[in-house]
Amino acid sequence: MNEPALQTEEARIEESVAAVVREGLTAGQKRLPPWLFYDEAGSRLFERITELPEYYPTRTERGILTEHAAEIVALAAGGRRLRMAELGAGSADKTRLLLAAAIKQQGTVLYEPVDVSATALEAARERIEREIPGVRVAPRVEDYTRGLELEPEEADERRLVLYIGSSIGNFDPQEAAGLLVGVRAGLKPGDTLLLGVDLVKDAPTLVAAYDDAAGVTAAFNLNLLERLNRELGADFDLSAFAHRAVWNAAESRIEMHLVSRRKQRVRLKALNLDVEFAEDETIHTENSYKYAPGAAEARMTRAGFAAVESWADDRGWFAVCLGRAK
Ligand code: AVI
Repeated sequence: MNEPALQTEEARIEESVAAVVREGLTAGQKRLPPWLFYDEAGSRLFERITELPEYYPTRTERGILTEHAAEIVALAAGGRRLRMAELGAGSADKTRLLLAAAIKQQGTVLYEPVDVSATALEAARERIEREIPGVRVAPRVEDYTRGLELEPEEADERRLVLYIGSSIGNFDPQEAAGLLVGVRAGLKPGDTLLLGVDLVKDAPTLVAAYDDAAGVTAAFNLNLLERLNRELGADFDLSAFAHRAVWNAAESRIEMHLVSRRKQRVRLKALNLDVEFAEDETIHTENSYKYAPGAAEARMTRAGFAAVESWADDRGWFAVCLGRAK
């Protein structure tokens, strides 16, 4: 990306950080949106999370895709040539399994990662073109949560959109429904969506996945405050906040919070804002929704997809669902 484009992207991010932080930290239940996790340090910590023994989603989904990639790609193509879009700038080894299956099926494949960050897309393009011969990458800078707009495909082609990694789990039910409707609107009848969802399971397993023994998820959560210190001139004392992960069964979600260990006041210089915390008051930083069996398929159906097939692991911990645009 050229310098001015990079500067525009940075300015845009700075502005939205300031706006969401002001709004979230002056609300009754203080909150910060989970997209704030992913600065450079946060993205590195997330990579480490995906390798933790307690964090089963990544390796479970990878297992499902390892076993079924060829079948998924064949079903999605339905005898035509397939191109593959992905919401988010590539989920590395899992995307690779599907791209490799498409190359095996048809020789080459066009891969269209969609992300708000041109920087993340450029990195994905460089990595994938270098590592997987036969893939041509056509990145698209776009906020897919507001709808999906892709290059029209050729008449004899079909598009498979990947939304894997349980990313949909970080949206509440209404947002998730809206997101799927927006994705459907960007597709032609016959195109497909592959959705990866984490399934409801026993609470101790769920909580451990978001509160690991090595403290990597705690560091990931606390890194948010580090980011606000750096980017908004805030003076959060990280040792005065604790990581908390709770299973909210009524809402079917894991919630992550940052808990104030004492009564305190924090100054955010760039916002000219002072925020008071009572002892034990929390900032709600993330929801990670867990789906009941069949719930993802029902949500896809309501958004205008016909359920084609779903695959789960033996324990029924994670599901990957293929739906065809009607
Ligand atoms: C990115 N997302 C699907 C992860 C999840 O499991 O909800 C983010 C995460 N938060 C804590 N650990 C992982």
